[in-house]
Amino acid sequence: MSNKNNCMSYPFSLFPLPYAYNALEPHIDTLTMKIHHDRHLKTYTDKLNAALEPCTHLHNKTLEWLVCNANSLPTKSRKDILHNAGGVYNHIYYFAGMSPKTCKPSGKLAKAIDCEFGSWEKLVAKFKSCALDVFGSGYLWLVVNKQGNLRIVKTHNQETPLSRGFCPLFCIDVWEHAYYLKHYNDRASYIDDWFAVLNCDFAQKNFSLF
Ligand code: MN3
Repeated sequence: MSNKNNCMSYPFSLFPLPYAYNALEPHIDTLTMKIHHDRHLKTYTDKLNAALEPCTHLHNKTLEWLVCNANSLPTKSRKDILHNAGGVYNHIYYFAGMSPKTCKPSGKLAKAIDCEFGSWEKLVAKFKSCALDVFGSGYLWLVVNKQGNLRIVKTHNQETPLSRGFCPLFCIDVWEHAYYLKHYNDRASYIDDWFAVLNCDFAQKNFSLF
């Protein structure tokens, strides 16, 4: 992930929002951004550090390692570490995947999208319908699979696509805390607003790393 340096290993620091709280107005409102980042993400970060504190042999492990090596985590704290490391990992993709300066994908990513989905517009339509279909709390992702093909995948709660062997490009958080204050229960209008601030440069950077 391109933001690896901000959170290499224990103690993990709160991932800094790459723009001002109000930068995504009117699509994503300031209060939602403040609560989402300063409370939700901070809580995952603090709880991850608390769960790791007694596990000194894990203090040099990256976020990526922690979410991908469930079987190497101590049984007693496994659930806490996975849930909170996933919470941090997923939110970094979500926050870094939005920007006040948006553009459509170009270059290699645009080509791959046309090849897999037909066009950017068709990907948007499919992504939107899948995001509406996520039942309960979770995320919808655009990822690259091991064969190098683009795929749309759902993850539930704080599961990560990385732990399933996918390379993530971007995600939308469809937990209600991501949109309820402005969009209430209207997830469809939230998805449209999220697409209006999608950071395709970030997706392209992740695609080029694959
Ligand atoms: Mn969230």
